[in-house]
Amino acid sequence: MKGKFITVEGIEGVGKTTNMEYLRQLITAAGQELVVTREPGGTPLGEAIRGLLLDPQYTGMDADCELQLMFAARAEHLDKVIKPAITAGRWVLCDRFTDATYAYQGGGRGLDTEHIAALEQLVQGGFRPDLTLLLDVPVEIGLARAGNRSAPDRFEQEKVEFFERVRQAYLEMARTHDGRYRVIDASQPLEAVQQQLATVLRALLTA
Ligand code: T5A
Repeated sequence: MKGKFITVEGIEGVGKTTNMEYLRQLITAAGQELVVTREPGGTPLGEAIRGLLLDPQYTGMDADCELQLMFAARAEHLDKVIKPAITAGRWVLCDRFTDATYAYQGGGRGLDTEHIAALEQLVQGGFRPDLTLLLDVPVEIGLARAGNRSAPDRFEQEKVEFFERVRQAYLEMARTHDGRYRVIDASQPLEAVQQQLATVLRALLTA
């Protein structure tokens, strides 16, 4: 039997990284073999591309260049990690995937979603996540949480309005793809966020 592909999405600082470990424990405790990975990245080549994408040295990178680097890393990730795992019956938990491209390069940068859809079709064909967990918080909360850490990367240097557009693009996708999306109120204390995640995951694990 094929494994399930679960993606975790949201703006900066919503708690994706914090909750990946909790999700990993839930899934493995249910007896599923799991691969935990992230985008951009997840392979040696993908991580090298991630380095380019996040490096503040490349502030002002052309938006089409940024878009194509995201999909270049994704092609490698699908080929080397995600698809082999799913075919072998493992579950894959991925910190961001193509919905981040629609949100950041589409919503944030204003690139045409038809161009993104064309690259999605080229790189993925009909391959899509089984479940997308959208951790949602107001932008000021996410940025305040993210800002408590190290120096900002190339995306974290963007203005509040950029992240407002990204958040709205995510919420719009959650409305239009409500079959695979679950919106989690991530502004709550961590324990309450994890209760919401457990409810959604248990439904998938027992389906
Ligand atoms: N990108 C990516 C694109 O533009 N297009 C694409 O196609 C893809 C795939 C990747 C960047 O690339 C862009 C988007 C991103 O800008 P990233 O590292 O994956 O970067 O993403 P970030 O959002 O930058 O990751 P962050 O680490 O900033 O955010 P997280 O992982 O959501 O937040 P986390 O878990 O580190 O938590 C932040 C802080 O909040 C606290 C944590 O302890 C931590 O200190 N926290 C809470 N505090 C209170 N209550 C809660 N419920 C909390 N949950 C967490």
